[in-house]
Amino acid sequence: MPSKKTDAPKESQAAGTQTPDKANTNAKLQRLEAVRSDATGQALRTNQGVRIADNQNTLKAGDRGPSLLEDFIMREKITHFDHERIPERIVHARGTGAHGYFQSYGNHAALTKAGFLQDPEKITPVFVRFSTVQGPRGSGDTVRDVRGFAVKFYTDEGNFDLVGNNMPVFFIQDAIKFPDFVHAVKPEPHNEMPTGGSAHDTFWDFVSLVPESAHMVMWAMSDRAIPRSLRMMEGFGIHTFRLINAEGVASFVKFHWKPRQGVHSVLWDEAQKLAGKDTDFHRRDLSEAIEMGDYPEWELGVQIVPEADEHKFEFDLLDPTKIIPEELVPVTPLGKMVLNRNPDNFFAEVEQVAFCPGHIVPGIDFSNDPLLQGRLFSYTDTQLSRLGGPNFHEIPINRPVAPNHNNQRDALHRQTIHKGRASYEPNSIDGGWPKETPAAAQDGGFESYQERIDAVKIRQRSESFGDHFSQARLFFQSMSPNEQQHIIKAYSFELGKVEREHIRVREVNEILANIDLKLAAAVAANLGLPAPKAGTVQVKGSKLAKSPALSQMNHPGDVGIKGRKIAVLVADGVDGASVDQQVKALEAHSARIMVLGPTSAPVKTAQGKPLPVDASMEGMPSIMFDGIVVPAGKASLDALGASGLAKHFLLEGYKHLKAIALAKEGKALLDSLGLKEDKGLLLGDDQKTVDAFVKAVEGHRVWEREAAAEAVPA
Ligand code: HDE
Repeated sequence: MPSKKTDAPKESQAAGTQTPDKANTNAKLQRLEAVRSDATGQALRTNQGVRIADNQNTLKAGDRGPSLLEDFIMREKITHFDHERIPERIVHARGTGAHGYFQSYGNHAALTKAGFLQDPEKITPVFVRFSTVQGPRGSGDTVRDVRGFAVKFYTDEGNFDLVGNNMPVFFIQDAIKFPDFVHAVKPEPHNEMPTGGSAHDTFWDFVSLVPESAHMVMWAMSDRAIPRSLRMMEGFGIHTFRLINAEGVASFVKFHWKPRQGVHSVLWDEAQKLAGKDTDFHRRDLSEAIEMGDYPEWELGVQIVPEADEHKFEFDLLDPTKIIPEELVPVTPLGKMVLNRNPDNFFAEVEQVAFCPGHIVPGIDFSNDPLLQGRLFSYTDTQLSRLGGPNFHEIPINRPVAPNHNNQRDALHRQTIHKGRASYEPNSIDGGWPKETPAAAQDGGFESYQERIDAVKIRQRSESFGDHFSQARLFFQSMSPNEQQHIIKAYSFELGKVEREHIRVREVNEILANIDLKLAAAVAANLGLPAPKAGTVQVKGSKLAKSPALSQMNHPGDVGIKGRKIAVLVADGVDGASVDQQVKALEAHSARIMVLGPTSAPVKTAQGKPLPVDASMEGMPSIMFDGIVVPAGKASLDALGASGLAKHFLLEGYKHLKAIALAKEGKALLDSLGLKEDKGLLLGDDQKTVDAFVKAVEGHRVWEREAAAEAVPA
């Protein structure tokens, strides 16, 4: 039980842990902002503050002579440059970030004493970093991979990091296997290939030998691994955590982020092309959306399991390869997160931010999930070599807004100048400060949840972690037919890249056959292998036949086509009035519209006026859009019909199941492409066509078209 002492130090009360208003919160934020530097109107100086007169020429012995060692200006500049790089993250190296805020929907005191979840008026600043896992810093954004979803809450009671992913499970159950897993998925050691992907022998060798990875690999082969946008991903804390209220009552929870933008993906063909045509597709999308004021928003929710119900599930709550199906325990919304500011400097903010699942605040605690327990060690440890020592918490992006006085001293890159003589506790020289805050005091100090453990010290996996296939099966069987086909194709693609036949055979016979025989047969057929007749183990199966929450189709979002990108294709002779009408109609829905021409030069309308274009069809190919509009104007339509670029744009958009609306007189163009009208391929100039187009974009893809689109070349 928590201690009953209430003699909290005055200092902690002064720290602003009492309910702050927005002004108070803003004042704290300014402490972080003080380090932002703006050189506007400032003289160029050395790091020592000396004004520089010439930044163009090294000091030399004569204007054609050798350079002089005494040139401290040149040496300082080059030395700094030589050391600009720091080691990239060993995993999650490729990422991007944004600032924003979190706001609780209400007072969740019954669940947790964490202050940021108690007051709907309180604005808690956050910094989020999204990432891929496998590739290096310069790799493509749209590779098939898990996405990191790491959130740092700068709460009044200290930083809370929710370091999650966009998939709710993980590949392994015990942290000691992490280096093995990462070595297997990373590029192969002899040739450092492939960059950013898992379609290679070592990955499939490992996962086919490690059945506990089956569920997560299923997620990685699903559309979740190729998101349309970082704004359109769910986020998950994965592990079971605990929330604890002021009375010391704990509940197990799983954290969820639900995007208001819906959960959407690109198609595999698009993902591959985007990785080449726009390596920065996801970071650009996020930063542009924020720049334009289209702030992405997520709801933070928790699945709550009372301590007493810990053992009532057909899986172990501590097993990170399992979800709690939302149909069994619904997600209770706690608050919302809005991302509304881009970083000013990528390195200082996105690169230097250091997350750690061990950064928690009073009211939140861990479970004994062995993967989580290992992570609690790893994240601080890795920063020592990545950020150069134990003072990384002093880097501005990592500083808490709460005060952080203690007796830790010195080490590389120390920035705080500590006053006082006593850097130990207890002391009588500095009045005994800084002092502990008893847990039971108001704004009490952190106290770990007092869990009773009566156990044998042992290296052993719990039997309750033994079922590796039931939830993988539940996942596959909960998918829509389109999603199931994508999964079959993803396994076939990836295993098709595996050179060693015995690895392919093992994955099909010993993993896929235990998940779903139809899945195994379809993949086997694509690999030219015999279909397995039965699995190799007895699979218990899940009591739920399906979990609809697992299918992306059931997460359309509630923002309509706001922020969706629409291309308007024009050429000389386009009907200016038709362009205006289409653009206005779509702008009314807050879509992001770009007018594209054959080149970046303006086109001439049928009315003889110049019409500026935003980009060329080559510079902004169809894969960068969610929908395509072709306005009226016979000459323009004829020109588009004669242009390989425009025809490819339309065919590719069709193939990728995008909504396409052509003016009525575009029928000849459609016929020449051999395409037929469907639910999302529309001909017409009236409001009805616009409405149908908007609806089709809202549906994200014209799924009914997928079989017909197979015949169109990629
Ligand atoms: Fe991480 N992970 N991880 N991980 N992880 C890192 O920490 C690690 C795991 C996740 O944007 C590293 O600062 C171990 C699960 C994210 O900066 C490192 C284990 C989940 C990020 C590390 C795991 C994650 C990381 C590399 C198995 C989802 C990016 C750089 C026990 C819940 C954070 C760094 C950012 C980064 C270790 C498993 C998510 C090496 C040992 C499970 C989102 O410390």
